[in-house]
Amino acid sequence: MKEFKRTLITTALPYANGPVHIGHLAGVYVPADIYARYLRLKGEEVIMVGGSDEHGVPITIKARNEGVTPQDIVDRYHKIIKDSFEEFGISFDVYGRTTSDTHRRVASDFFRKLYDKGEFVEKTSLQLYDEEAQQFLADRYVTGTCPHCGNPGAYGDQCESCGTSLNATDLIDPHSTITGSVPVLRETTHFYLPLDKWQPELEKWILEGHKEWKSNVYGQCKSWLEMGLQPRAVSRDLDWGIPVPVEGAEGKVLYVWFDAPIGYISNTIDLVGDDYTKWWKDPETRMLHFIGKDNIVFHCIVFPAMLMADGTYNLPDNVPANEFLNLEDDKISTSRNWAVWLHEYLRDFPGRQDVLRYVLTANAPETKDNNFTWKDFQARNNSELVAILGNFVNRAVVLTHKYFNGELPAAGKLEEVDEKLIVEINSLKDQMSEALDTFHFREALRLAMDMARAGNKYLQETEPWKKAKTDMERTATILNMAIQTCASLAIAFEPFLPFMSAKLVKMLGGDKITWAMLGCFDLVPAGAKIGEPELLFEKIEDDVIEAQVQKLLDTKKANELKAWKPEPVKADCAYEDFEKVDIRVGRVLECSKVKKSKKLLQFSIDDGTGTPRTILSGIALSYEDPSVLVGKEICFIANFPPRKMMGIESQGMILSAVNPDGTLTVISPSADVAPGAQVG
Ligand code: B3M
Ligand code: ZN
Repeated sequence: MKEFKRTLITTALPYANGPVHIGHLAGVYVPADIYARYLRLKGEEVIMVGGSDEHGVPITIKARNEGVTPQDIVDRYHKIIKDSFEEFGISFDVYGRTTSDTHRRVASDFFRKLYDKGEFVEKTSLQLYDEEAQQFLADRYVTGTCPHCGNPGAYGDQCESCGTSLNATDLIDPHSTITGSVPVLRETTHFYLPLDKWQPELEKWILEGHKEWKSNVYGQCKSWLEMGLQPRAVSRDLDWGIPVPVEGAEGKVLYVWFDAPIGYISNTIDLVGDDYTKWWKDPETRMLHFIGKDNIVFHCIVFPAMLMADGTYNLPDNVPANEFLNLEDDKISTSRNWAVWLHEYLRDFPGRQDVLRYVLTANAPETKDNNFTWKDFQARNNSELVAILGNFVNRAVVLTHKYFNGELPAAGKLEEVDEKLIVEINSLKDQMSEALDTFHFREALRLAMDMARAGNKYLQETEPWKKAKTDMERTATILNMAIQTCASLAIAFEPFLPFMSAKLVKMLGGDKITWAMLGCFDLVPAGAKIGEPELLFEKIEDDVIEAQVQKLLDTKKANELKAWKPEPVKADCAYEDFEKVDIRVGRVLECSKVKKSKKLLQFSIDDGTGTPRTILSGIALSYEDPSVLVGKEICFIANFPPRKMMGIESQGMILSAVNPDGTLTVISPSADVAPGAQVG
C-alpha cells in the first residue's frame, strides 16, 4: 500500500434546506468523525472538511413557498445543521458554506480555468420556459401528468407516484409551478463537461487502480462506466447560484453539483489559506470522501473528471460510501417527516449524544441498508452501554474508592489471569486498528465493547470484593489492573463515544491520550487520585421509548390522512331501491366481544319495540373496549334477513364509517333520538 503523509477527509455537504437526521449521521458524519478521531489519536496529520450545500433548486422552491429569499432559507438551516453537528461532537476542522465569498471566487475561478482550457462543450437544446415569469423552468418547477401512470401531479424530473425518472418535456399537459401557465419550449445554450472524454482515464483509475474500494462503490462505478459516459450540463438557467463567469452567459449559474464539491476546496482554503495546495495537490496527501450511496457517481466520476480536467489536483484515494439507514422499517423521508431529527433528539435526550452515536455505529449501513428502531436503541443502551461498559467502569472506580479511598494502589506481582487480560486487550487493540484502517467501524466498535467485556470477566474471575477480606496486596493489583483497563477503554472508545471518553479520562486524572497508549497497563500512575464514581450511562425506561414510538405512529397516521382520498362514488341507486332499506336508530344496551372471534362484537339494542334486538358486527378490532359503546345511540339496518354467525343469530347490521387507516367508527345521530326512529 502507498504511504501517505497526511489525510484530507471530506464529508458530503448537506443541502441547507432542512435539518439533519439520523440517516445523515449514520451514513456520513459519524463514520467520518470516527476515522478522523482515530487518525488524530495516532498522531497523524489530518483535517476534516465539511460545510453546507446552499445552492440548488429545492432551496429556491422552499423559499418561494415560504415567501422568503433563498438566502433566508440557507441562513436558517446552515445554523441548525452546524449546531447539530457541533452538539454531536462531529469534529470538523472547518464547516463552511457554499454562499461564502471564498467559495464563490474559488468555484468561479475553477470554472473559468476549465473554460479557458477548452474543457467544456457548448450545446443548445430546447427547455421549458415560463413566458409569464420570463424564466426557464428547472425540472422541479414543472408539474404535469405522468406519461407512465397518469398521476396528475408528477414533477419534471420524477413521478413520485410510480417512481419513474422523467424529463420535463415528457410530461403530458405541463404547467409551471411559478405562474401556473403552460410553458413553451425555448432554445438555451449550456456548458457541458464531456465525461466521455475522461472515460478511458476514469476506467483505468477506478477499475484497475482501485479494486480495493468497497464493493458497493466499485460496482456502481463499473456499471456507470459500462453504460458509457455522456457529456453533462454544468450550467443552469436560474437566478440562485454562482454566475457562470463567461461573457454572454448572463442569467446562467453553475449547476449545483458542479459548485458543491469545489466547496471541499474552498472550505480548505478558509481553514488554511494558501497552504491548501499541500492538502489538495501534494501527491503525499491522500483524500477520502465520506458520502451516502446516492452521491457515488458525483464523487467517483463527475468530480474526478473535473479534477482531471483541471490537471493539478489529487484524485480521491477512497470513497467509503455507505448505504441507507431506514427508520422502523421504512425509508427515511423528509417530505413525510419520517425521521429522527437531530435537534429533536437533543431536546428529548439531552446529554446523550454518545448513545445515538453508539447505536448508529453498531447498526451502520456499511454494506447494506440497515434499520433503526427505538426498541433496539433502548436495548443497546441498557444491555450494552449501561450493563457492560458503564458497569465495568463503575465497579472498578467504586471498588477503588471503597478499599483505597480513591487512591490508585500500585500493582504487585502479576498472576496468570492478569497477564491474560493484558494479552487480550492488546489483541483486541490490534484487531480494532485493522478494522478502523479498512473503514469497518461496526466491527471496530464491537471489538471495543469486547474490551469492556474482558474487563467484566476479569473482575468476575478475580473477585476483588472477596479478596479484600483476606489479601489487600492482591486486591491492590486487581484494582490497578481494572483501572488501567478503564484507561484503555477511554482510548478505544474515543473515536466512537467522545463525550464518555473525555469524562472517563478526567475521572482517571488523565490528560492527553494517544492510540499508542491503548493496551499499556501503566497509564494511570500509582497514587493517582481517581475521581468520584459517576455513572457514564443511564438506563432508558420503557415510557421514554414508547413516547418516541408513539410520535412516529402519529406521524404515520397524519401521513395516511394526507394521502387518503375518499372512495369513488358508486353507480347510481334508484330511490325505490334505497327506500327498501329500513335504517333505524337504536340505543346500545350491552356490547361485548364474541368469544373465540377476533372481529365480532355482539350488541344488544333497544330498538323501541320493548324486546332487545341482537346484532353482530365485525368491528371488534376498532373497539379495544366495547363497553364505551354502551348507552350510545347508533344506526342499524333493521330489515336484513337474520343471519347466524358463531352460533348467534344477528338481526340486522350496525352502520359504521371506514376511516383512512381502515378502522371503523359506528355512526350516531347528532342529538338524542327516540330508539326505533327511522332514518331516511
Ligand atoms: N448536497 C446532496 C446530498 O446532500 C449534496 C451533496 C453534495 S457533496 C459535494 O445528498
Ligand atoms: Zn407515474
